[in-house]
Amino acid sequence: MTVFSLLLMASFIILATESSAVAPPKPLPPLPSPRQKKWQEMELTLFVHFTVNTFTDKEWGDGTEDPKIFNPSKLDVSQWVKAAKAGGFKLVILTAKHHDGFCLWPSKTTEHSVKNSPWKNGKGDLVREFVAVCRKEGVAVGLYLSPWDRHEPTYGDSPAYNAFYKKQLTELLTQYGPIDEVWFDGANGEGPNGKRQEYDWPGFYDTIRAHQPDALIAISGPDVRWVGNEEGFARETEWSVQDPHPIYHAGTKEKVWWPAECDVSIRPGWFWHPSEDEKVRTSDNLVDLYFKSVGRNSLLLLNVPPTNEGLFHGTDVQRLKEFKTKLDAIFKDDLAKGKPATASHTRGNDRRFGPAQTLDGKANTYWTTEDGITSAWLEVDLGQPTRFNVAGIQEAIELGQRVTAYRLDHWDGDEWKTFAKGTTVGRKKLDRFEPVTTQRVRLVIEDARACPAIRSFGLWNSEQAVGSRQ
Ligand code: FUL
Repeated sequence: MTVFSLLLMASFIILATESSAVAPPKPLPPLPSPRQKKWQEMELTLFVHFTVNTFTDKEWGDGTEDPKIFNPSKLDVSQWVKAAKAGGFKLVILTAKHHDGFCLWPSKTTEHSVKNSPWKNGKGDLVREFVAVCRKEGVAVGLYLSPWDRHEPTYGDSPAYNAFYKKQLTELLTQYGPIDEVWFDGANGEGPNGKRQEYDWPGFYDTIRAHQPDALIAISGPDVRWVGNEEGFARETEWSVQDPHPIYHAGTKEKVWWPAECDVSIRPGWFWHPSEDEKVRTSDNLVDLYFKSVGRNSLLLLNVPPTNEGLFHGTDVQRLKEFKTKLDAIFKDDLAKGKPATASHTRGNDRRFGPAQTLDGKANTYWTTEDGITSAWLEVDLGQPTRFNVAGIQEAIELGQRVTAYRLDHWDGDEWKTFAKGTTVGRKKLDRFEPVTTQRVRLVIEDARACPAIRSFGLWNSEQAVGSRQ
């Protein structure tokens, strides 16, 4: 045999092996869009409710407020955004206009705005300052533009108001560079003429997609779903796979990817009220919300309202910082990371899809099985008896949300004992339980819509990190 024919044979073998290499599982629709995927990775987002209500001590203005009352003496957007960052928040959403209709930017559509306020002698543009600071600090930008407008006289006169509203949207989406999210509140009160406004949702969405195709449309929109309460928690079973909404997904018959967002305020109200300065959520409470939102396949949208000086209150700033410190302490040491793992099934016995892929800390690797396998287990050997009370599972959601039932077992020396059970997993599922001490742990997938694809599995001990829950 010549060297040439040997080389030929070798390259044939290499080619043959590569072409028979195991293919990854086919994605199971519906799937996240790139903008949804990016957003889900953020986990923590912050709301800023600020307008004339901040000066009238109200939650909902009626639109008759004099713009002259808007006069924050020490307004400093970088103080807000730095506090958000210190809390681990990756996106900040500002109420550019709340239900009272007062615009925080000098809109050409109305006189009811900062341009007629004493703030910066009517020359200020809070949206511009906000966007500039977010960009400088590297956080994503969201804008809330209330469809319900209690000031605008055309409200209730549907076509006229829809045209007005689209002009406002266009101003916000064309004058300030990239906007990452538009947040549409569902409130739809009566107009001054007693008529009910019919919102032109498809027209609003077209306006957004035309000017900012990468922006998420949240709540009354197709990209992000309201979880259904304003208390900051999701359900134990929270699917990103949903039936299409008749209005927000008009024309779609198939299931849609519509992940949940949990909005909640750090104080009882959405706006600042001096009487609530002593009622700021504790950092332990915020940590609890993190587990009940991010840990249940959702995002947390936490509102922090500036005071009438235009600054976050010191207590709120402190709580955000403590929240991050506690989260970091809980999730500092993943006790399962890099530990040896085995599994009941591995797709094509290929290490690229093996159980070790869930413990490697990488976002783009996962453990999976052959098609058609919908129950399987993965076992981690912790090397020695190890104590933990938190477990975290993530699916490779780019392949769809698959798991419908799972449990966590530990080996007690004689048998497997279950210490946690769950249903859906999705982007992240966190379980808290009484501390378990063991060397061997199993993640048992009991059922799934298709073969499971598990991106990560982690174990932590939070006992030193968090005080008593409040
Ligand atoms: C609600 C509004 O009515 C509240 O004022 C607040 O903006 C909250 C986030 O959404 O529907």
